[in-house]
Amino acid sequence: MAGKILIIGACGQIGTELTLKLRENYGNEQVVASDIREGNEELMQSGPFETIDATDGRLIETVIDKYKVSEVYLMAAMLSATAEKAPMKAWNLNMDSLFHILNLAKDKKIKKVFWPSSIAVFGPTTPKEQTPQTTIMEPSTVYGISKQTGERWCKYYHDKYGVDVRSMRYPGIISYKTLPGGGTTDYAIEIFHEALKNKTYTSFLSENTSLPMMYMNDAIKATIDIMEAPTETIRVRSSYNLSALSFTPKILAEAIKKEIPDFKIDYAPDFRQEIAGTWPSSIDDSQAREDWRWEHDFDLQSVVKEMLAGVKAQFA
Ligand code: AKB
Repeated sequence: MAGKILIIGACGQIGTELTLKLRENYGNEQVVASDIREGNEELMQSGPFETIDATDGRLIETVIDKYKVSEVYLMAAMLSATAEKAPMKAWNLNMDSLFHILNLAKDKKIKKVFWPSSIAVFGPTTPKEQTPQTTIMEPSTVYGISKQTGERWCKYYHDKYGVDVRSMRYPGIISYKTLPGGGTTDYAIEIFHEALKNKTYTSFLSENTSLPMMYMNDAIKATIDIMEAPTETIRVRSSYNLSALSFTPKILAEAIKKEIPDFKIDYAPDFRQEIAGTWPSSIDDSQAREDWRWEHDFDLQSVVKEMLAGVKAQFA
C-alpha cells in the first residue's frame, strides 16, 4: 500500500475492531487510529493514535499530511436513537465530517474513502421484505436523512470528481468488544449482557419486530473486502445493501434459551420501536454478492454462541 490508513471514529463499536483487523493485515504502523476520545487498551497500545474531532477539517488534513495517509475510513457518526435527541448536532457531525473527507479526496490529498451508510436510509414507504438495492427511500429519522443525503453526495463526488468512495448500508451490528452507543438495534447486544448477568431481559423493541442484523466479524470482512475490490467491480457508488441475518427479539431470545434454558424475556417498547417500525425486516443484497463477491459466515446460532462466550470472558 502506497500510503497509510486513517480511521476516524476508531474507538467506536465498529471502529475498534476494524482498526485492529487492519493493523493485523497491513502492520500496526500503517494504520493510524483517531477519535475524539481514547479507546480500549489494545487499540491505544497497538499503533499510532491521534485525537481528532471529526468536524475539524483542518486537523484532519494536518494528520493526513503528517502520516502521508492515502485511505480514510470515516466511522464517526451519531446513531439513530441519539440523533433523535440532538438533531442539529447529529446533522453537523454526520454531514460535516463526510464533506471534509470527500473534499480532501477531490483535492487528491487521499486516494480512497470508506463511508458507512445504514438500513436507516429506508423509511415507512419502502418495501419491508427483501428490500431491493434501488427502491423508495423516505427516511423519517435524522440519522436516516443524514445517511441518505450522504449517499447522494458520495455518488456525486464519484461521478463529477472521480472520488473513489465506497460504501455499504450496515444492518444492526452485533459484537461484544466495544459497546455501541445510541442505536435502535442495540437491544441485540444488551440482551447477551443481561442474559449472562440476570437471566432476564426487557426488550425496548416489541417481540415481533424483525430487523436485519450481522455479526461483527462479517461486517469487518465486508468493509475490508469492498475496499480491496478492484475499482471496476464497484458498480454502486451511493451505497450497497448488505445483509446476513434477520430476526425478531423473540427469535433471538429463543436462540439464547437453547444455550441458557432458564433465560426469560419481556417487552417494554419505547421510542425506538417507532424508529424500528420504519426500517426493513430483511434486505436483498444480491448486488453486493454479485459485484464484489460478498458472503457472510455467521448464522444466528453461531452468533449466539460467540456472543455468550465473548461477553462471559469479559466478566471473568
Ligand atoms: C442504529 O441502530 O442506529 C445503527 C444502524 C442500523 O445504523 N445500528
